[in-house]
Amino acid sequence: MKKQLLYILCLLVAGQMTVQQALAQGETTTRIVLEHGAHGGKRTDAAMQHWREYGLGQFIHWGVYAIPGGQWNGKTSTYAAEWFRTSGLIEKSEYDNLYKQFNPTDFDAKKWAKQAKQMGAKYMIFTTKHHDGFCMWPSKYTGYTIANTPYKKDIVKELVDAYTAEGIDIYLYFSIIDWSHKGYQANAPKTEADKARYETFKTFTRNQLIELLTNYPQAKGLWFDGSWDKAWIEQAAWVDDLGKELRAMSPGLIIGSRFRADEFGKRHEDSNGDLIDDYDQRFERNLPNSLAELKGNDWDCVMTIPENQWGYHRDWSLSYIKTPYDLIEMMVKANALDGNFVINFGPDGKGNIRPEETTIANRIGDWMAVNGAAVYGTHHSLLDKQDWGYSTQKDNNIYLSVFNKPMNNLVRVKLPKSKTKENVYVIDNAQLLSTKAPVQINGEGKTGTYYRDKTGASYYDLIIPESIRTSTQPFVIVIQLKEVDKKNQDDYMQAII
Ligand code: FHN
Repeated sequence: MKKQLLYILCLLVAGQMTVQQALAQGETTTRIVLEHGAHGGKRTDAAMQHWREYGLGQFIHWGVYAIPGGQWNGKTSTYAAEWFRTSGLIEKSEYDNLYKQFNPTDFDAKKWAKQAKQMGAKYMIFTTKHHDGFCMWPSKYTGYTIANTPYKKDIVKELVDAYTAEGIDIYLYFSIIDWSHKGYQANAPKTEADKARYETFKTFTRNQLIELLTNYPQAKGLWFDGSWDKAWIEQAAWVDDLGKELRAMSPGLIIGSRFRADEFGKRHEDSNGDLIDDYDQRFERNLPNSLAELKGNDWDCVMTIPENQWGYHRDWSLSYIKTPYDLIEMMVKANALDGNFVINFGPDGKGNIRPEETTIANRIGDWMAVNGAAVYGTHHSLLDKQDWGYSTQKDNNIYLSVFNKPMNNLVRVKLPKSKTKENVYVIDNAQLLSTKAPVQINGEGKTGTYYRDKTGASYYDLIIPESIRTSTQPFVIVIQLKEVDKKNQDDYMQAII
């Protein structure tokens, strides 16, 4: 036994095992002391609360990769367009000179911001620098920037100003991977020379991050990417210190779980299983299915419109293109599970958001204009997940977003069992969110409830109004519940029959 304990202790110290694994081996070990794990638990400050209420965001991937747009010399890459430098279809040296042609004369930051506003986005994440290292702002730490293109103007500034003017918060995407920097390495540096080179990269990265927060103090957060490199993971203590420095520069700054690892190389969750930094960034093109798997953490989901294209790709026939319906459903699902949903756009080399993306943004905006209350500032509701769709809640309002319209036009709603033994829940009021028209409950005034199951949950059938039966759009019914005391016979009978 002693030996086993010692062995587990050694593994923990060496970072070969997490506390959870140790527990799974029957140990009752408590937490290990981490210097660079999660700090401080879930944030409760106003900036983070504001983040939680966004509901919908916009992501924009834009850089020199928009010039080839996934195609070169008549050949098409099926891989992500923003990775085009590695596609094998272009010489790296040729790619590295493309910036000399970058001249997006159609770019109109105000137009983009207005479109995002119409879509209903409350925040925008912009790629200041993707993996190729090209900077969309005039960084003084490299020549590989927008300042040295024919366009010259500071694109990050134009966007920060335009989106801020529309009341949309800005987050700066920053790639830790930087193929343009001589000191950059993906693998952990082994030789002294490599280590020294990597130090120059660390200094460069720190300088650029400080520069970004200095130039664009309106930024509410940094959205890191590419932090999976072994070289970066090994710098846990230094990255942690850098994070603290950045947070001190910009009070309230929001940073997700893709920035740093703990001292044992654990990413996203530290070796105690706690979320590193402010929200879980693991949901890329992927949504969770239950609250349980989220462990109460804040999170966002970033989603592409085609399958796996973030930057502009000329050929959208390569994969299924998500419809406004698909994206609205994902957005509502994300919010029903307490997350934010972020839709990506990849403008072309001239600065145009492609017409297909504009149409999608407009359709989503039309839906949000009437149904946004089901998304903004809501959280998961006290209802279980049900077949017709997803439910969200704000104060006493429960929003039933119906995506699978039942053929018989009855939306059967399962209400939870009351926590008070003698009580049951009934629907006090139901109306269509879009028109405020009352929604009739089947048997209203006679029976009210369809039935109660053995757990004490009651079921109601809401009759879908005639006016929306032929609509192909998801719709929202907003309900309020009332608890009825069993002793109040009249109400109670109405509730349980
Ligand atoms: O490699 C990138 C990819 O190009 C894109 O930027 C996404 C966005 O979340 N992040 C990386 C893959 O995880």
